[in-house]
Amino acid sequence: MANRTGGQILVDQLLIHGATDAFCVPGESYLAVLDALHDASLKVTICRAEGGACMMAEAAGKLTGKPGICFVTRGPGATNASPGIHIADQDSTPLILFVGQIERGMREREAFQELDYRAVFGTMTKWATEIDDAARIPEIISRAFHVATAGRPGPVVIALPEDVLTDLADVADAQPYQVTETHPSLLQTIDLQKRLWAAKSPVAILGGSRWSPQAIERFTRFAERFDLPVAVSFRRQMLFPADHPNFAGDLGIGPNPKLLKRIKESDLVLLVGGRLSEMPSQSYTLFGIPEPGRPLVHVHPDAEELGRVYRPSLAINASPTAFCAALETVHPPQEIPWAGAAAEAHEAYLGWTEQPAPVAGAFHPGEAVTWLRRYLPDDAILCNGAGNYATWVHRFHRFTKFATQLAPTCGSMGYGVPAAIGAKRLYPERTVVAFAGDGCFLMNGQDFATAVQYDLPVVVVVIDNGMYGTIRMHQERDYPGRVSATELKNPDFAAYAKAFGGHGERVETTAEFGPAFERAVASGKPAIIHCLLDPEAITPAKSLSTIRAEAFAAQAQKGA
Ligand SMILES: Cc1ncc(C[n+]2csc(CCOP(=O)(O)OP(=O)(O)O)c2C)c(N)n1
Ligand SMILES: [Mg+2]
Repeated sequence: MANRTGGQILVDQLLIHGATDAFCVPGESYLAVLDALHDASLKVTICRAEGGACMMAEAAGKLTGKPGICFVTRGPGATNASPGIHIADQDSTPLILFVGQIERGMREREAFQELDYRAVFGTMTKWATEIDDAARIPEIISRAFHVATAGRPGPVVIALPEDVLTDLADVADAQPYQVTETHPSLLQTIDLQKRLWAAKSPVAILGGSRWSPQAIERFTRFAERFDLPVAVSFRRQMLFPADHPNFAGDLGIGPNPKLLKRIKESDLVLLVGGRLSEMPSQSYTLFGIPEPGRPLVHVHPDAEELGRVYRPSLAINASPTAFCAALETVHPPQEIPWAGAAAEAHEAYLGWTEQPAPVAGAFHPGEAVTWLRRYLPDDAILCNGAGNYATWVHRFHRFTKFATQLAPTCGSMGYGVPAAIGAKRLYPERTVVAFAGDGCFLMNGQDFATAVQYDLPVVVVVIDNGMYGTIRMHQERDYPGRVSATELKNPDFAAYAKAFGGHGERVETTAEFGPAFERAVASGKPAIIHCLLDPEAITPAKSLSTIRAEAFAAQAQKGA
């Protein structure tokens, strides 16, 4: 192979491993990569801030199961990108972040924007490294793809010293990476069948990554054969069709009490792919630790997650895709003792999600979501960041297909807008909607310019209650009446959209929402729908004043 620059070798490896997209903010620290990209077939998305760029790459990883690719400059570029790394880490998403680095000969002098990336990213990546030799680029990039996708997927950070990228090397390309599969053994599938045959009230919970449409289809058939109620973990609604008669709902924030009861009373919990971390486990109250309090069959692609928090009765180290393939061999007993349980669980789910209760104010976010439920195509992608506004989406929308949900299980604000842009760049033919609070939106709202730049007609629904509502809610619960550092004075978000070259709408009543959404889609432009929400409408169940009144009453009772 003829001499190539480090930058060229790197870009060639990305293409060999099947990368199609890269998200970046440029920097002088990796000019040789930018130069190699000039003639490469990789689709590059230039972003306005590294936080958004890295989240776009993470969103691509979530949708495709292949590592999202992001390039940022050293120092400030890298630290700006860190929320995306944290999301990929907690959400088990494959991601590779390339960071420019100072020349090798300047190390340890605290040169301009110098950072030790192994130290900075060491605790929130699966691997953080630096390339020392252009001839080793194929080896390191190949390893990065394997590490990011193996076991529990996650982020890899690779620092690129400037002079390694301009060095010439005569080195052979690597071959495309292989995804490492871990399958359940025959004995384990027999053991699982035995346990199911002995159970009286089993329930399944699906979570984590490494799923596929085929795996979901297979799990659905298994659930049908066994009449099994199927729940999904926090923000993992896309793992089981909500309109399926076995769907029991999600273990999110403020879940259906009937679902919690069913899980607590179950005599066999089949947890596939998830970790049952703080949110889905309801702050670690749903199961005992380490003894879960009921038999737990835990299936996870990373051996080290099994027994990490909960001691399983049966631990199966397998990816959800491999496990679901093996489920084809697991057969139900002739008579199912819990027959009818799935229908009952689904009925309870429908009762909990069919119709939102009235809230204060003229605009009802729950009604907006139920309108969208009917309007949006099945494969529309719904994105959000963190904030109470997201509760309405997750409770009232019906996710029915894989790769339709981009929601950070780690609760990072500012994710919805970049995730939507990343998704639309990958799938221009699909409808993509981002939900954002007034707080959430302005954390990465400037990347709306990226949607305009690439002609990506995403629809952003900004739900404006004039506050960091979630924190205000917690304040009213714990320190009633003492509002501190949670109020916001907002811009006109519809005018913001127009100033960027997009389409803007202002919505003050529920009735205005549907027509505004239709106009936004018809505009063919990236759009923002600015919805004004009464601050009282803080949750689907309780108003802000009710939460405060309850907290005052509890204080009075304590004092009495
Ligand atoms: C990056 C980041 N910063 C801070 C927080 C803490 N936090 C969680 S929700 C929230 C408020 C969100 O406000 P907004 O987007 O307006 O949504 P609302 O709760 O009002 O619906 C904050 C500050 C977070 N989760 N992520
Ligand atoms: Mg808000």
